[in-house]
Amino acid sequence: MPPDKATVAQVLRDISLLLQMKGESVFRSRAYDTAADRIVGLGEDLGALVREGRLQELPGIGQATADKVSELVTTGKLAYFESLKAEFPPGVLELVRVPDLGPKKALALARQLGVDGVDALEKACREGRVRQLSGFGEKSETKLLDGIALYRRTVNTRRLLGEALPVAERILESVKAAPGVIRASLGGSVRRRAETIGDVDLIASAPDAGAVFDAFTRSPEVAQVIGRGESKCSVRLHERDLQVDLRVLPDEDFATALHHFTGSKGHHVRLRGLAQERGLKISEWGVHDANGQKQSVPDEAALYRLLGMQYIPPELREDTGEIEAALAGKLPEDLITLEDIQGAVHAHSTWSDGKNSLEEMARAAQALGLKYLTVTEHSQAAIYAGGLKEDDLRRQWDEIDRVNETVRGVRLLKGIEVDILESGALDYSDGILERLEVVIGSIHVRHSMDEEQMTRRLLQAFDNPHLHILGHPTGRLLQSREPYPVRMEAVLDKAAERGVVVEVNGKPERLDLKTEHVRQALQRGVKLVVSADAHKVADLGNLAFAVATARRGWARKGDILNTLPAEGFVETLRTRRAS
Ligand code: DGT
Ligand code: CA
Ligand code: CA
Ligand code: ZN
Repeated sequence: MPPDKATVAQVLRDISLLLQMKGESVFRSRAYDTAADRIVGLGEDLGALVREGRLQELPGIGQATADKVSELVTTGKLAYFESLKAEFPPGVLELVRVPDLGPKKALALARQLGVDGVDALEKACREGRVRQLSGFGEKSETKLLDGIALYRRTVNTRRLLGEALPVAERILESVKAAPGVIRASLGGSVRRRAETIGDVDLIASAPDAGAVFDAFTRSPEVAQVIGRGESKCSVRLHERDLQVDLRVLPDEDFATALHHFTGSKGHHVRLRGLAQERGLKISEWGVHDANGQKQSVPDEAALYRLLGMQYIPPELREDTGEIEAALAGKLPEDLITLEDIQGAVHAHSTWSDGKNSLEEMARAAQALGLKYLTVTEHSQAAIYAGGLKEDDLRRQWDEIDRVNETVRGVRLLKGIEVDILESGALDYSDGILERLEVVIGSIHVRHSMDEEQMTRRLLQAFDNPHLHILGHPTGRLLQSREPYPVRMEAVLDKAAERGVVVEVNGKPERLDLKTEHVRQALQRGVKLVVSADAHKVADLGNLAFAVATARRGWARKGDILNTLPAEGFVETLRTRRAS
């Protein structure tokens, strides 16, 4: 998709900032700001203006700027901007987003302290390193910290799915209870189960939107009403500063509105094109034929039927091939669901760095209707996480046996999350590993190896027949740590060849494998587990996020090993070892 107006305007504003850092004349930098304003305020389609070469007709946009905008819109990139950025330290454009931090000061901080972003700047302030620079003092540190707090609230407002979804579901329940509400659903990215959520979208049908908004805005959860119109009301919640957009329509418009506000935009653009070929027009207002006659669309399935295609579940609506597959009738109909999951994989207890005892974990799993839980504490190298020595593990087995006696209907499986050491060797002897029912191998330290070394480390680990499952395969932490570099194709190729199972870790900051990697794994026939990576009872809920990620990667029930009963699960892992 070509960049939208807001993105183009942002690039122009960034160019202005970089020119100011460079010490260029204010006239040059201001010209870019003016152009950005023009583009944001444009009534017309930017793409059309570019195609027709009419950009420079706009007041305030000269030939040079017009050329840059054209390049950006047509290619999605701007060489001038990239080379300008390369003249400055990384992260400097993030620093200037902090309120009250101008381009010159941001540059000084980046150059002299090496801070490469807001996190690093916060650390420098707290350690009193900013005051050591000329032009800054103790007061500047306090002011910067205030600015950073504000920045976090206003600029970087995306939340992890795991943070936003429970809140969204709670608010949805209260909307369902509002006067006159007939149907209500989550929409937007939270319904598609995206990794991070900008704002929560809710769609409801009721005869009187005003009455629903009255009830909605009076909720004690609401901190501030941002806006309220005929059919839309936006609020900010106390919890996590989340914005919620609620739309309320007559019930006959519910399905098409729900579909529209579920997105994604990319998916919609494609559908609209398809509709046009069939003489239909899809919009926020419903589906109309060539005569402007509104079509009856009782639910989303009916909408996809009108277009001659299979129903596409929300998690798949990202324009990554789902439309072609649905037209050909080749979309999987048995995508994995949470109900298919029989056992929770990857759980820690107080034996290592978990918060709950084995018995508490077992009872919690039982309460969720799970049939088994793999107990996989950390191994000895993970000292920081209370890793177990081989002797500790033997003592733990006695407790597992005891819990399995007392807690009925759920079985704790004996396992380990063993560290994959720098050499690719596992952190326990074969003698103890072969006595375990479930061996997850994970990388926890030395993330800084280069791509070749890291790839070799993982491939080496796969040669150990005792390894069953590769845990959180890229080590990423959303919004705080990049994945380590690794050639994922090579890793998945070898996992397929050696029958190594790969984890889809459901911890909200991990979601690792991520969606794209799930699809790559499945294309190779690699089997997966969805895991909770539970460190406390409540974390068993992470299974839902792992399932969502697997669905977004088109995983079916048969692809996921922990849809099997305990015996089948353990038996399948045992076969890997034997072959
Ligand atoms: P987010 O909130 O950034 O995590 O992502 P979304 O997908 O929830 O985006 P949001 O809240 O801006 O809008 C919700 C849905 O509404 C979006 O997925 C598609 C639809 N929508 C919103 N604005 C537009 C638009 O300008 N064009 C089209 N085609 N659809 C839109
Ligand atoms: Ca949204
Ligand atoms: Ca929204
Ligand atoms: Zn781990």
